[in-house]
Amino acid sequence: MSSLKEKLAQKIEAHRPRTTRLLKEYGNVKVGEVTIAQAIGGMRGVKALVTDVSYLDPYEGIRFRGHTIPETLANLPKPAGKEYPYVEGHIFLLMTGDFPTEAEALEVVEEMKVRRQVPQYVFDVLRAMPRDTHPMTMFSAAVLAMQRESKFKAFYEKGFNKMTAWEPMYEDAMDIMARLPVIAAYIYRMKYKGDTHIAPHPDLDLGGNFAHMMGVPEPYDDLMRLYFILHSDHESGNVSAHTTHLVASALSDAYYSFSAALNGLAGPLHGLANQEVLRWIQGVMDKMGGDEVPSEDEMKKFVWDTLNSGQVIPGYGHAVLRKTDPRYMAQREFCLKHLPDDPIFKYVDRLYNVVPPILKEHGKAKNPWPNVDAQSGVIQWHYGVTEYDFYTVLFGIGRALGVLTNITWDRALGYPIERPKSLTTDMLEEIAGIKD
Ligand code: HAX
Repeated sequence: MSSLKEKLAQKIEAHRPRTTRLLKEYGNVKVGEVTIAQAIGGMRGVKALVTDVSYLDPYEGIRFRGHTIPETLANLPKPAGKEYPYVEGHIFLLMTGDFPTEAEALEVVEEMKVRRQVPQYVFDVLRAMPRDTHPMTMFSAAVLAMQRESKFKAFYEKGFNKMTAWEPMYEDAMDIMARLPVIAAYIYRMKYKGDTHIAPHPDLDLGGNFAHMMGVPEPYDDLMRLYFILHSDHESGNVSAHTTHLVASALSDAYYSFSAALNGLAGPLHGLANQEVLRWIQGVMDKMGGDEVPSEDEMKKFVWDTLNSGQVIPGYGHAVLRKTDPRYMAQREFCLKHLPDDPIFKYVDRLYNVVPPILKEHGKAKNPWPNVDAQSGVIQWHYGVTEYDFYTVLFGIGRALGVLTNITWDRALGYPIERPKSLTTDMLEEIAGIKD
């Protein structure tokens, strides 16, 4: 057994009595109440999910296993000469709650190399799809096509055992995480690079190998290490995380669950926002005439025009956050260091000054500050990945790390099938005391 799996097994053993005790002895203690606004309004703020993988504080932002983004980046082992840590080390942290030693991180690096073999029929499925299919559709279809590989499915068919069900779930989770970068790079090069492909490099870690297969030179490898870590998790109520958890709660395997999550991530209010940000900024650039960064007044007018036409400003606002997303700040730091003179970065920077006061004046968005998607596409564009409908696929590779860890733990702690209760409008009117 690998050090990661062994440590995970120990952590699970230690954790199980905590969940059992809460359920058995304190199951009736209330954690909150639900209002009519929450029932109609997307369950915002309803505390009805449990995860220890990450926690999102509205004012502080995400903590992975209790650690802020700067703490996470500082404490994870890094490849020699690189600025950002091994993604594989982050997987170790998310799974176990402990920072790995360098040797432990390197063990996961080697393990992922073995797991990253994608069956040929997955490429055949992709090749059979019309070339103008959206890359997220291809990505989700590839994950679903691989479902026949599921070790959890085989385990279930042999006879389900609640105590050991996390093991095949873990195996599937790790296989999927290892294969996603290979599938994504294949989709990218098939669609946009003349169907020419670059084989995985045996010496490279997940981030480095992804950059290699994409055909993008340094420091794109470091950027993608940062990117995948930043996008890995945002607690468990967001659409992609919740979908993974919900589908897995029916004892569907990780392939079914994560393919469904990708379909949610593909929505413009969720992961597709990074594509929309670029599309929108380029609309601004076209209107303003090329690379010249417009004045604040010109920019303000464009923002107001967007709002007045009934559209949202992509990359701004958040369902939980109430300040600038620290994931935006981490990427901004990268931009300030590596691409301070990039014309689109200058646009993004100007928008950072212009949009929040306008959203405040507009008075609708509860959070006028930028989220992760406001910055991420710009960096991709800078390094030549200009096909912005591909950006959500990148988000999907990162998001897999957290949500697949989450469902491994769901199985370990024996979480049941999810089944909230619904009410009718008549019932709500009765509760509100306005029913005739
Ligand atoms: N521009 C204009 N209006 C906005 C807005 C924005 N960026 N953000 C919120 N609003 C509006 C909402 O549309 C809503 O209007 P209505 O009352 O007319 O429906 C109102 O403000 C209240 O919304 P909210 O409570 O502040 O925000 P929600 O929790 O409902 O939605 C969203 C959160 C992220 C979906 C929202 O802020 C949004 O649409 N932002 C733009 C799209 C975006 O950037 N999405 C990516 C978010 C990060 C992410 O999940 N990435 O995957």
